[in-house]
Amino acid sequence: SAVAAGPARPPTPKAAVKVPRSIDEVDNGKVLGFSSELSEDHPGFQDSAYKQRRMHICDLARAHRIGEPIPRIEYTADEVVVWGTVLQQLRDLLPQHACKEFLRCWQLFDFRADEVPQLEDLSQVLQAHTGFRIRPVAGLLHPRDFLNGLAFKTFHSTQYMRHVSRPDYTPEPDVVHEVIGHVPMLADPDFANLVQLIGIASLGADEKQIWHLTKLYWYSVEFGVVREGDDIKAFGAGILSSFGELRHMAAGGARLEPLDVFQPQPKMSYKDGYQQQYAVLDSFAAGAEQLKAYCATLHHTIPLDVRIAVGLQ
Ligand code: HBI
Ligand code: FE
Repeated sequence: SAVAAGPARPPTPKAAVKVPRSIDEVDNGKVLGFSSELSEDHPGFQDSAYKQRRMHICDLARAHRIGEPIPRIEYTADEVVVWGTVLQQLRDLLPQHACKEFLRCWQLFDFRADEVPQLEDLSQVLQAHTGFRIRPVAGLLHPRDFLNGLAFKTFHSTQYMRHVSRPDYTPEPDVVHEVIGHVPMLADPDFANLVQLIGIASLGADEKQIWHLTKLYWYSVEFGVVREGDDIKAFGAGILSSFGELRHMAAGGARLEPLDVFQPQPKMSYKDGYQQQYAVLDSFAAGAEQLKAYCATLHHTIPLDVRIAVGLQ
């Protein structure tokens, strides 16, 4: 069905939709995922030192204000090992299976296995290439706020590390997923433009439209693939940042469907293992054209000053 149930489903609609006029008006406090307590399905559920550490990093994110540098985290030896393990595994697969834009941007960052990158440094690189910036956040943000942030070229990123027992798995976004999956792609101008368009479409959108955009985001930014000649290459962060998902894609484990932004999107799930379907783009520019056409059907609710602020004609 068009409106499937899922963990990130927005709560009950409110009467008036507030359109933020700048990134300062986008609330980064409404986190839907895990908060101070983790549930049983989180690998860190029984590890009180982990929970404390995660909460400490979340508290720093909550205290961050736009315009201040993002606090640097001194990652522990365990955390560095987790980062390094994932990075080394992915290095064997990415050259063959990541799209050319990802591989080009990857070189800008020069990640090392013995050092977890700092969000502030990454944000600086992104700003220089596409104008995107990073804002720290304490977990899975409310979809409206997350998407609204993209309109203002702001990517909300977690900063805590997944649990050391499961380097290959996290039930929530973590710094490995953000930094390997999302950050390099946001340095590509065509991709950054596509992402911003999803964000712009979310400004003033009603709950139903937000949910549709959440799925469009899921099937492109998280689990999109792109044609390169006869090959299919990954650009979605959920594929790029997961060894298992990359191998699943490489083995042809999922159906490929062209992205059609006007159609209801399939049910999405965070928990059913590997994806059964990936959306295919011919290019990011082609995807952006579709999104512009979709935006044109929604724009009437965006005040003129906001339209100007986000660069909408
Ligand atoms: N919050 N921190 C964070 N990271 C995401 O990738 C994210 C989010 N909130 C919502 C979300 N993604 C999606 O469900 C869409 O609403 C975009
Ligand atoms: Fe993600």
